[in-house]
Amino acid sequence: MSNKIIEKAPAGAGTELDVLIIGAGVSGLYQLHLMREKGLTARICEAGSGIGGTWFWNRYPGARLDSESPSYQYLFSEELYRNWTWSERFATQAEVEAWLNYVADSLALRQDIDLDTAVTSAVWDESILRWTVQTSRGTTLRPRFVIACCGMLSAPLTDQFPGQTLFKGQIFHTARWPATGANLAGKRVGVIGTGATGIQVVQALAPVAGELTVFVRTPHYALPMQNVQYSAVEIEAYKSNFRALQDQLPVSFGGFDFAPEYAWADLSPEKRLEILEACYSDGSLKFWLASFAELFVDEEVNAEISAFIRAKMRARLNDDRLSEILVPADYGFGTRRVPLENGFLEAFLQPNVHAVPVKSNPIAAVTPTGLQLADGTVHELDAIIMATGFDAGTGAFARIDFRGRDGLSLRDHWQKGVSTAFGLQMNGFPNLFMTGAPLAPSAALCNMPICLQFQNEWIADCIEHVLENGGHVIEPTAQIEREWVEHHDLVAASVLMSKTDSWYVGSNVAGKPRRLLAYAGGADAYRTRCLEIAESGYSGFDIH
Ligand code: NA7
Repeated sequence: MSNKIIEKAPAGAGTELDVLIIGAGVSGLYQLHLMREKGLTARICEAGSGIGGTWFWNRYPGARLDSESPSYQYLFSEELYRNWTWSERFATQAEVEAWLNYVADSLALRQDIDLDTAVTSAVWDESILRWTVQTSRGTTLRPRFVIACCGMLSAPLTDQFPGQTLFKGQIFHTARWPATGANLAGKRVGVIGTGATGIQVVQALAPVAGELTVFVRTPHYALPMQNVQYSAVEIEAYKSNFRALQDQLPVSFGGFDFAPEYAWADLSPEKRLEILEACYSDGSLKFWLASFAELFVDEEVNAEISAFIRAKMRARLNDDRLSEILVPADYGFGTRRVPLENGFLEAFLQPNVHAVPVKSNPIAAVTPTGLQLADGTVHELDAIIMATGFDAGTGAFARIDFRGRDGLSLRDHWQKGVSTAFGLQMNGFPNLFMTGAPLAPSAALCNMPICLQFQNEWIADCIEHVLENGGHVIEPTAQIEREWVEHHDLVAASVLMSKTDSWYVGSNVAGKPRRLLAYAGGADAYRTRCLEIAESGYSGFDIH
């Protein structure tokens, strides 16, 4: 694309910026690279004081990947892939953050990234066909396009309990962990939450804290992670596999390098068990995502697989009281995010680690010295760690005051029902693109970098198409958005995940309208549909 395309654009008020990207995480970094390749002027505004998005913010003890490092990757450059070396199968947060900094340096991205700069509002200005964007630094930008790469799980649920500000000890949300770390050695530490995050925190702090009290509302199914430090031979082996990953991951169901090989119905009970054991031993998300696809849709199959995992958990705990608190009883395996863990259950066998059930006796308040439950019991604590999760999917976008055509507010729009066209755009919000947004494959239903790369490439090609054809504005029609939502809902209705309460359906946030946030029809089907649209000249999208 040549720069003459840019000249066709209506004059912006005081800026030459074509594209503003929000967020310098896995998605935003790649989008900046793509925009440059298209010859467009682009900048990133990043709220954090460092690069990495999720991997900058989530620096709590024990944070690490659940995807395997060699496949949690950009696949557009073999050189970029080969010149970074992963030390272990499931990398730590620090290593992933270092990798993203390596990517930013290798692609010379830093000069176009404004750190410590949160976008606070973005208002569409129909008179100049640009967005007016305000930042936390008091600056105003007027880009033609906004690409919001804010993250699927980046709006933390921080203010959850009365009295939080009165607590005299240290209180942290896991996604706002202090850059300087926290010295919790020997202290009385309380952890609220046992999702993927809480599990990692507990297993990391059990050997460190004086007393570790874990407040458990809904237990998760625990799948043991088999992590290994890579040898030189293993490093060369995974690097040599680049071309295969490049070919296979983007067209796979979930962006992982495994897929179910057998159908449950075709096998004998013995053979099913053999496969379950083999997948369990693999120590990865394979058990969830690639043992038997039926576990996502068939209640009977799901019940049998749930029973398999429960039995493993009970055997590890060998303690009826702990099993009662820590083994899920009222929802099926894989209908919530399945975390990998490494000694999480065994941590509770240590004398300094305590499990406190808070479903029927919920946390009522934070007192100056601890946590108080509804029945009046007080747990005295020096530090409270809130592993309470996120306003997933919508949260990071809705925390920015987006105003589309005729002042349409994104917050109001989504309060009525979460809706997007392919998770990429929305009717009423011209020239606003999103990645990792609702109704696209994401978070464990897709290995995020793989889906994000596809979305970013689609967006970059789309903007190029608009400009090369003399257009200024692109926006999906209300009809194509409605059709996508209907299709999404149809698929969602067939998966058990949509019937279980969790962040996947927005039920962890009071008042949030319920809808499965991630598209469950497969990243491959999603990709095919999006490419069809591009090949048709973006039918269903209004370009003018
Ligand atoms: P999750 O999976 O949403 O987990 C949050 C946890 O916090 C979960 O156990 C919640 O219990 C618990 N929670 C939240 N509020 C409360 C209150 N008020 N009282 C007690 N317990 C509470 O967030 P994560 O950060 O672990 O993981 C999010 C995703 O990030 C993860 O799935 C990965 O994809 C990466 P609940 O289940 O609601 O009963």
